[in-house]
Amino acid sequence: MTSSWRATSAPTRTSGLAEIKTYADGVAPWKPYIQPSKQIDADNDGQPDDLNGDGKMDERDRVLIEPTSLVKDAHETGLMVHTWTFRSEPYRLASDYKNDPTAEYKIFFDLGIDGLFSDFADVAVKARSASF
Ligand SMILES: [Ca+2]
Ligand SMILES: [Ca+2]
Repeated sequence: MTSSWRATSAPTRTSGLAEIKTYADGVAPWKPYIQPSKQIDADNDGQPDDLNGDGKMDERDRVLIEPTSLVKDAHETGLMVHTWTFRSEPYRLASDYKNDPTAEYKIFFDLGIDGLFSDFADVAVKARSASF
């Protein structure tokens, strides 16, 4: 998977996945290629806003945007999707998750992923049990 996924047109993506399907059973894109987030500049000063006002910029200062079609496209091609890496530290969670790592897992389970890599397996299993 390349960093140009979001900028690539759907037909190109689909043919790329079809090519991958000739030699693989699945793809393992980084999380943002499935559920992107972005910084915002609501005060229009040309700098991303420090949403939580802690003086630092991290994932807590990002907001989720529309998911990509990667999971759907991969499934239509017959490929499984595993994504990575889930972590529980608050500074690694977008503002939408409100410091709750299970909220992130739920978003990805709802998007239809087939598996994931987590550095906090206990949280992952708990989130999976709550989602299915
Ligand atoms: Ca700003
Ligand atoms: Ca901040």
